Amino acid sequence: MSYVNEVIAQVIKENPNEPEFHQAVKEVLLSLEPVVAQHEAQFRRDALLERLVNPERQVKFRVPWIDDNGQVHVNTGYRVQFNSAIGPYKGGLRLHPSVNLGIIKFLGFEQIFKNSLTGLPIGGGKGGSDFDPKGKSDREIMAFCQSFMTELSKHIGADTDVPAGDIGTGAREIGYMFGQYKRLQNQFTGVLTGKGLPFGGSLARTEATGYGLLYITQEMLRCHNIDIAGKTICVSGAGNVAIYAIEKAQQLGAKVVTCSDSTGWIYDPDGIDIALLKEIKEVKRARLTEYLAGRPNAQYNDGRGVWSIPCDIALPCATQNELTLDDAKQLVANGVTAVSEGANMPTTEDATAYLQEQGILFLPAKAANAGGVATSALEMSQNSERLHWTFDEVDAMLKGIMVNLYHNIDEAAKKYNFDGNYIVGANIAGFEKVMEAMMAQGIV
Ligand code: NDP
Ligand code: 2IT
Repeated sequence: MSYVNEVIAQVIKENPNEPEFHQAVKEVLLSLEPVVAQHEAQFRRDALLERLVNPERQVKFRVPWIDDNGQVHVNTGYRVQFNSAIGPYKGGLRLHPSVNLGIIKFLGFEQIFKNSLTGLPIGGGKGGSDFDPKGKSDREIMAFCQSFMTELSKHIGADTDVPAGDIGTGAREIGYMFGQYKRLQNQFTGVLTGKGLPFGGSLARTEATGYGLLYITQEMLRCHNIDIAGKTICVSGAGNVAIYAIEKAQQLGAKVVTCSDSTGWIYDPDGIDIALLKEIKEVKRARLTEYLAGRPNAQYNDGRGVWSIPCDIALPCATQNELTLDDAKQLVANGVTAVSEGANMPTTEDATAYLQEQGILFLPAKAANAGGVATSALEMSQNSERLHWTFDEVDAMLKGIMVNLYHNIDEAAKKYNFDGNYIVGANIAGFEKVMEAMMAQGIV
């Protein structure tokens, strides 16, 4: 058995019941084969891959909080500090009932390589809780966030580990967590990113993941002589990433015809009304059924289905494994040209393989959605120098980072004779820097 396959087998054996973590590890390690082949003896002696797949530290804790009726609830909190070879741990906090250790580990593992690809000095981490923010009052959200941060604050710091948003964690939650951290530590530091603008947040961080997704997709298409203007795009999700992906796609002259949430999906042949979508999701925190008012040609359907709508470009921006093999077949049958992952690991293993076999341009999440964490790193820089940059300055840096990132993964793929395979390119380019840093730092 090859070294890579030995390590994969070991991960599966030692981490049972964590299928998403297995999936992420397999996808990365298998594509590293050509690099591993060049250094196999040294990697084996130094157990480099074994260290790579084992988090440096994992924290799991009780989060008790009181609801508006005086009832106490207990959730589980997690922070997985996966790899700090190239910088402080960095990654979001997911609040969703589906959260468990395996989900946080898959996200933390992906984050190592994504963060490396940004070119900025940030290590990989992820956290969250099985808390469900849906339907909770602001006071209940605050109670949860304060309790969560009371324990988390012992493990993070501006130069140690800097959490941020993810599913279910936006500006409101980051604000409550920041307030509690400051109160406990008596320190005003850049310990979280995605903060509100009056207390150290960066302009363009809210938009960054969605905008970055479009910047890198546009660059990939441009390099294949395809103009994004005039193209039809299907987006899934209706949260932070989806909203700003739709906004930027429209600014670039494309037409986005779908979006979705966990209860249903919208098809709007006239193009999604972004102001209406923001009002429903960012202001009212309501369901997509409300979209129908005032949109005569729009349709709402319960369940899932955005990938059944014909499009040139598909942007999955909701959650993991939301684009299946059947969806991929439907997209290809409808003539899709490109798939770029806004969410983390949204495409199943078999769907990814199928899209690649069919010659579809495919940008994997760790490259495509890296604009969010890259801009978080820019927020950290601004906090360190106690200055604010303008929206245009941050946005221009984000664009530069995403364009560079595309060329780095494209070159890495070519170097190992996988021309056009951006999965291999992203995994190798992300790994190389982390590997060099790990080797230079000795056995730690
Ligand atoms: P949000 O919570 O803002 O939005 C998530 C969206 O996806 C909502 O519309 C939600 O619907 C839907 N969704 C979530 N879980 C499910 C599910 N199990 N089934 C169906 N729909 C679901 O999160 P973000 O937009 O921040 O995150 C979306 C994805 O992007 C995630 O994979 C995240 O890890 C990734 N990402 C986020 C970054 C960021 O900066 N925020 C950066 C890089 C990646 P509903 O509201 O009904 O639950
Ligand atoms: O998946 C991700 O990259 C994020 N949720 C953003 C992490 C961050 O630190 O901004």
